[in-house]
Amino acid sequence: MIERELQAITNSRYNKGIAECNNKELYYALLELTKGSIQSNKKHKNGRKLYYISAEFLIGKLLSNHLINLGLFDEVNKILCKYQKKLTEIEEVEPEPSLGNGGLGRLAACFLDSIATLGLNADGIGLNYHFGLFKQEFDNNLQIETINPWIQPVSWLNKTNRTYQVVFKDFTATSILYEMDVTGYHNGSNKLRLFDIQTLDESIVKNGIIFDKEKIAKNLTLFLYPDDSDEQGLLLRIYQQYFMVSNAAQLILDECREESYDLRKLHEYVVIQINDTHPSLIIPELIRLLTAEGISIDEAIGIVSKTCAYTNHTILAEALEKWPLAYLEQVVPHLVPIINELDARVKEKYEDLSVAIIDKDNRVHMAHMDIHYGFSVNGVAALHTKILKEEELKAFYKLYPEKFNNKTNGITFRRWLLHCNQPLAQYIEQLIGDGFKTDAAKLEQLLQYKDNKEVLLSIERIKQENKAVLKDYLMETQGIEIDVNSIFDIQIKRLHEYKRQQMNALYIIYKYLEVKKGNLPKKKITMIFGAKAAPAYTIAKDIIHLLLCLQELIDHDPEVNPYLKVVMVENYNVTKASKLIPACDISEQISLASKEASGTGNMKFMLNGAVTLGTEDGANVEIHQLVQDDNIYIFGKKSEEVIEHYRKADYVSRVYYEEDALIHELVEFILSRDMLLIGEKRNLVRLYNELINKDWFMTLLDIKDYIKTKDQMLEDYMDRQSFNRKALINIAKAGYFSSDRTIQQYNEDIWRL
Ligand code: C3B
Repeated sequence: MIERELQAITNSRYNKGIAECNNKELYYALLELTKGSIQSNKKHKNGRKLYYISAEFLIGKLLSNHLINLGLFDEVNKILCKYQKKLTEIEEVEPEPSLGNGGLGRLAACFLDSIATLGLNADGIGLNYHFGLFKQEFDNNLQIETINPWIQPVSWLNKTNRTYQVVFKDFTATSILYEMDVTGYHNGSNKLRLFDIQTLDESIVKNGIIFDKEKIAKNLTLFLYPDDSDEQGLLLRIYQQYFMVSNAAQLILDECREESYDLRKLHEYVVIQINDTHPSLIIPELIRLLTAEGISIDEAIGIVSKTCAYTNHTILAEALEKWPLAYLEQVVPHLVPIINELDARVKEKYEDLSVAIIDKDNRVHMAHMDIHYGFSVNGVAALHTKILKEEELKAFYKLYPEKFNNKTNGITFRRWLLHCNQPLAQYIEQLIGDGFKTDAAKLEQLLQYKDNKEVLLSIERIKQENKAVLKDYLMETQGIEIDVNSIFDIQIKRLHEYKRQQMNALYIIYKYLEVKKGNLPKKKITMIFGAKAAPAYTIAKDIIHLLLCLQELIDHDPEVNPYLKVVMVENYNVTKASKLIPACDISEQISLASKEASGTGNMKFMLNGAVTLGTEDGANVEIHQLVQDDNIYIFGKKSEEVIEHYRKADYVSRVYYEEDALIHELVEFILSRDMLLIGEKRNLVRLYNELINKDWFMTLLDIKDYIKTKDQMLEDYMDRQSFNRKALINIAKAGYFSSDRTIQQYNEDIWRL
């Protein structure tokens, strides 16, 4: 049946049969086939509707994802096999959408998958960035940014007729709506709705990612997170945010009108989830639009406050957006009176100025607006929510204890197990049946095999197969040769000082020096990194430089390279994550305690049988509780201690550097003759100084415990059976981190769809 359909498509498109088509042709044929199946699989949705608004949706390639969700994956695979074609090779043709940056965007993508799977009435709303997040290349051991074009004439995007006018102070933009289908696992579909501007001009981008930031009508949806290190960049971000939410608000109200809903009862029909503060301007925009309908400002504020809910994803001050009122005045003056009114009401009611929306420097605190004028505030892991309540947002928690709630993040097991690790998924099915595919908690049934030698050996063999697949992939894509008989230690995530890739780099230096001294590891270690640094984040780029220099140093040192290998994966993205994670032994989750709101990579690794090396931070805390001490390696200072250091401002990294001989040696190595021969002096010196004089994220505080714990882990790895047992227990306990569970909780406590 499917075969005949596919045959018909290749015939009409290319005038040939499946067997004669190349991978590219087959990709487009499958795209057409899949889109057709989604259409016939649509279900009517009713009830209250959720709009999940987010600046990012890091959705990854979609072909296999849709095939799995539609229940067509195995059949399509079989058909392709019959013609000696491979789905994995066909998938290479598909460009990965560049609509996201990191955890926030990937979470939004996992959520859309679970929302559709649970059959909830909901759409995602965002922007259709043409180049999205930059593409990373390495040149001379430095990160270079180039454009990442991903939109093709035929793709998963469907152009609609919907268009809106978005009024800015200096011009009026005309939008156009694109949509992508979001399929649920064996259950209907929803939509991801992406707004674009009609006057966009891709040709204004020159020299990598440089463009005229003032030509808003031409640049508005070019990039996700354009450089905001200057005033023009900041203004552009406000233009983008308002464009996103004004379109969203108009769309939401239109859909209510289409259903003849009474806008005065908006909250009965609609719930809006504000994903981090990027969409926060939806609050004043909705109030503005409701008052334009003749609703009083009092009533409009009341309606919106019952409709909007806010998720906080970080306590890092730099990520909590505060826009100068003067900038808002320049871009969207019509929102300013409303924001002033919202602020005045807060100031009238509460004396505590720390909860004001507009501070004494005339900056608008977006999160404060969300908390006062939304009905729910949630953190993304137990520890994170606790810190919000007790520290960062304490003053707000006192005012509105009932608004605060925790929703520990989750990941979709369709992509992060069924698709990325088919051998493991099939093996699990053999052992415990396929119930875990719809009820992830059933993975616990694996525990009965935790002392079964044969099962443990099979788990090891599957990892070994996945390592071989990764080896081929790295050879093909970067010409890098890795040893499948080494231990794979992986840290993949955005580059940020709080995530402490620099601490891992110091470990590389430590191991390098150990080998030089003749203290050889029992087994070779391959340390793999993948990370993009924000283009204007200098120190993050310096850390990438350090890692690349260490990679080169070790590659060219025959004394060390039999024992140690460093690999920096270029342009880390969802596609690469899905090849790296199934092959990993050691999952690096080493952020400074209190700083990583949750992390979701930690969950993906666990699910694929990697053992976590981590701090008591974010969701690591919950992983620890689930797998218990024996099956995780925890090190470093706890969040209470870290917070205390910040409070007292008493952490001085130089003291650690000066008083500890080992730390001194490791840090000095950054400026050693060998390193200066390979690297750029300017970058290395800057990073060296940062570590000694600032070290805001306390690398030197935890480095010794990190080294000790990691060495213990490497030692324990040698007892293969016992380490495989840890892997199995991690897989068995990962069920809690299914985003299906997370979404069920959002729905029960917040959305009530
Ligand atoms: C991230 C956080 O850094 C992660 O700890 C968290 O797991 C994810 O969000 C999802 O909740 N985050 C991000 O990627 N971008 C931000 N602006 C803020 C948080």
